[in-house]
Amino acid sequence: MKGTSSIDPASLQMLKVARDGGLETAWDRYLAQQPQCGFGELGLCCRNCNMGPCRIDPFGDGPQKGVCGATGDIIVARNLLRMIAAGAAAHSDHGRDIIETLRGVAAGEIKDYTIKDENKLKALAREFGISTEGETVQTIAEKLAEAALEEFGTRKGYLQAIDRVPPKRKEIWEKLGIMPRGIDREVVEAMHRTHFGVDNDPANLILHGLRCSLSDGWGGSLLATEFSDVLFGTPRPVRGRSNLGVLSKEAVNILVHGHEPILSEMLVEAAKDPGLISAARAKGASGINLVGMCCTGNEILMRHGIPVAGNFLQQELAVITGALEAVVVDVQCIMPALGQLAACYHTKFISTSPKAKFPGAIHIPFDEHNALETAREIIRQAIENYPNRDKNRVFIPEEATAYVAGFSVEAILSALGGTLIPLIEAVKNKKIRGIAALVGCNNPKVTQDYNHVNMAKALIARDVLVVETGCAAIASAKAGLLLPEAAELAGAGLAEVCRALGVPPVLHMGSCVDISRILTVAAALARELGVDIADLPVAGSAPEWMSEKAVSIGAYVVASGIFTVLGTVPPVLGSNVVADLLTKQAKDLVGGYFAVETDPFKAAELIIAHIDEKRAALGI
Ligand code: CUV
Ligand code: SF4
Repeated sequence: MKGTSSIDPASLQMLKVARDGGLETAWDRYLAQQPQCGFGELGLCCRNCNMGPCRIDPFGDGPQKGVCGATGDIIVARNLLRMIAAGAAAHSDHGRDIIETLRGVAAGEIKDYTIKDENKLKALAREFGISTEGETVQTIAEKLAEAALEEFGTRKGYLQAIDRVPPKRKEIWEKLGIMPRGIDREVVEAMHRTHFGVDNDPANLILHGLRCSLSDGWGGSLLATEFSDVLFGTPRPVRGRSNLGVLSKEAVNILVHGHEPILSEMLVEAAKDPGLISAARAKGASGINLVGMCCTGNEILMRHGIPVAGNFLQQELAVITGALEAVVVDVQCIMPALGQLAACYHTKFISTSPKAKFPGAIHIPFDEHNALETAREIIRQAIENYPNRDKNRVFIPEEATAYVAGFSVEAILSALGGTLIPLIEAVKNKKIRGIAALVGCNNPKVTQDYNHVNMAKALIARDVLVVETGCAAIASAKAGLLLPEAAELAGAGLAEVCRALGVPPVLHMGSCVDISRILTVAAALARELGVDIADLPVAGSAPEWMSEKAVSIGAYVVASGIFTVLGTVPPVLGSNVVADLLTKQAKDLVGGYFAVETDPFKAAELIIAHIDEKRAALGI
């Protein structure tokens, strides 16, 4: 859908407010960047040493080699590997922070968090070979946190969670030499290999990219998910509301945006404080309205049903409502534009992580050891700011669509009565044709939510169960697809299953790191059937992706054996060798492979064709 900014009515209304007020958003800056650099789009520029920068002429008239002699194939492959490394690093560093918090809690150094899911703690401990018999929760947690932190630099051969995958998958990774070893090691090795004069073989570079991404999907991201569940509770189905209409005209509005639930969970706690609520009332507000955005929004909506104000492209629009007393951020997916924009309003832009500072932000360092007090201080600042709100400049769209989220692996199993068998039966008798995972961001290159919503609708209409995370899931929430009632948009078979279980046809499984939940289900399904993950009638897609994390995700999903359709074009088309590796040869190597399709209806067809091919091969 060309020429339209968004399909989301709330976003469209806010964009009009922005235009009328002369305020700039990512959409405007995207237009101002046109035409974007053709070398960059194709992945053909290199800045890896100071003999450069170099760029390769895609039309063959100009230079075909960098100063060092690197060809377009080498440059494209190196650049892609660096994107994967950056994405894997982001997810994994987030994972480490969660584990460090659990260790601090177990050691009694961090007092404001408790261990919410002891069963999961024990199950993970057993997975790591830690005995739980007669041990206190504290001791188990300490040992488990140590063992998990070891995973970042482990020398034991491969990561613990690899034992979740079917034996056939392990054999493939072993044969290709891409078994992920330590989490940090793969990122470091990626940086080493892409340093001047090291790895200059495109295939060798890409294979390491797969290994590095696997250390994210089965390592850093997975640990982020599992340890968040231990500390903050494993999500169960919960109802909430989504879109900018969740902001309140009367209450102190606090938007929390970013990724690590360590901050957002404490804000959820602090926002309940009766003292703070009366302080808000004393300032003339009706109370405190905490809402989320992007993945940190997903974390608290999954566990508490906290309203989610929107997905990636709505962060600026939320400020433009004029109704935010504070935007509180930690790390990842936070636009540096927010500082300047917030300054046009009374809104305080508060950064909290020593890793992530922004122009125009007030920095309130969030210290886990003093978590509740820091969260209270942040909320106090927002309350203080309420009288500064200019009521004449407030515009809050009405949209606030209901959703049901919270579909962790445990929640899915419990909806199914404890085992995956009913799901397998439904797939065998074709009530469910297959499963598609739709994940990832928004991107101003795509009409906001257009690809996400249309792909989800096209797939459920053909009896494909859709599972989602990240900003894709928020798009579906806003479109009303995360409700059991949305079963009426599903094909007859899927609708019947949804009605019988009382679940929506699109299941929200969490934040981006929670794609590890999807991997875990896929691995369990394959084991149950005695096949490889690549044999399953499942597929993945990132219909509107933009971040390097999404590149790492795409790579580990493909490396795990799953066909993946990208809805925005990755910067690899400057190399036929690399494009061919990713879209064709990968199929023979790892079972999974990429396709690029920017039209959501055609992308859905690709997924359906793939699912049907896998069904036929399984004889079902
Ligand atoms: Ni981590 S990575 S824009 S918040 S999904 Fe949303 Fe999800 Fe992409 Fe970022
Ligand atoms: Fe140019 Fe080679 Fe240096 Fe890259 S590594 S900037 S291609 S000389």
